Amino acid sequence: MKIGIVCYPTYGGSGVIATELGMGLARHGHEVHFITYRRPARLAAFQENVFYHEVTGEDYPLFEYPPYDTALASKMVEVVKYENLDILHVHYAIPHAAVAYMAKKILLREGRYVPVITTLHGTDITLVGTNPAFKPVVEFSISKSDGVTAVSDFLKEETLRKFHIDKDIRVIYNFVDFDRFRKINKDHFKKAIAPNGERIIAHTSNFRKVKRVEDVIKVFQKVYEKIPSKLLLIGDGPERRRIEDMCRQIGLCDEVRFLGKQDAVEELLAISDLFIIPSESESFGLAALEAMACEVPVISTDAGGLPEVNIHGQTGFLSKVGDVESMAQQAISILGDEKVLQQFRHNALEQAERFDIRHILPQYEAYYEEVIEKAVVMED
Ligand code: GMT
Repeated sequence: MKIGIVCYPTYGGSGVIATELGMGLARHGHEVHFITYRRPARLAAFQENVFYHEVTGEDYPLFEYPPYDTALASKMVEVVKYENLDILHVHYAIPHAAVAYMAKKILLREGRYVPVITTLHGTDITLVGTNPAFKPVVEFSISKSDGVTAVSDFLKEETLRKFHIDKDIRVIYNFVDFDRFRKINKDHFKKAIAPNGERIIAHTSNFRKVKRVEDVIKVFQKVYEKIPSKLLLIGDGPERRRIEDMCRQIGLCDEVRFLGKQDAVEELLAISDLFIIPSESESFGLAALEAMACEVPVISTDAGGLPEVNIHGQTGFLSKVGDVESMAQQAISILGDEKVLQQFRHNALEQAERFDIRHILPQYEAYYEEVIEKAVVMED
């Protein structure tokens, strides 16, 4: 198949899934065309069957807000037409589903029909999508997609609850590539970070409010009182400065390492003993899955789709949002006993294997075929 993938090229979960999916499809022999405003973060090296089309706009003094949607729609039309794509797969509804609808209509005028699949990732539904500034367009464009997927059962239900959508939504979970995310020996690295054998706790996110990074610090503070440990904070975003201030105020600077955006997250996970993800809302929790693939148990909230990934009492623990006391006790119960930690590590890996890219990617391929076969030429 010839597949167009539209996504955000950033380190965010939707961009990561879109890029890994595209690269996986290319390895399966499909021709994959990424259409984005920047080369996706995880699309580092040259790969056969992978093409990248950069969306470039035009700066004009009249534009206070450069019309990205228009530039993207035009690029979609161009790539579908000249690369002869069979399907367009857009990730994150805003604005991609609406822009794809526009591109589809333009192509239709020229007698060319291209089916569109929209994958809903999370905040496009739970947070941003329901904002009245976007909702009518989000609702309309999801309904007009030929196929819609959601990354968890929770997100599917949430979409149907919040929007009026008379379309079947297929759940296709997030996935992980075990060729990359697995426990590898990085002892020299571990020694550098925890020279006295301290436990290593990790958190990865885009440091947005919804991630509640302050709870990571609060939990760590309580764990640190009982168990010698270090905290690795991976990623960057609007909350980082506030969190750095918080660490300074409570005097934990020597124990907390702010690592910023990292390309080789798997190397950091490989030396970690525990992962914390105290999000207020999380449609799936790809970061938790990647940690589990590296045999790292997870302390999370029970928000959104997290219970579909992290199994309470087996792969880690789930707590109510903001319940840092319980998260800290659970963390201590795992980190304080080597045998318990090993059991949780084993369970985490076993659960992560359910989401192996080798099981999930064929689900997308089958869905593409189904949608292409069923696509009805849109008249309205
Ligand atoms: O908002 C974010 O954290 C980024 C967002 C994205 O779309 O880039 O992540 C969402 O998509 C991931 C991949 O499908 C999911 O694993 C994350 O749970 C989800 N984030 C939230 O729902 C907050």
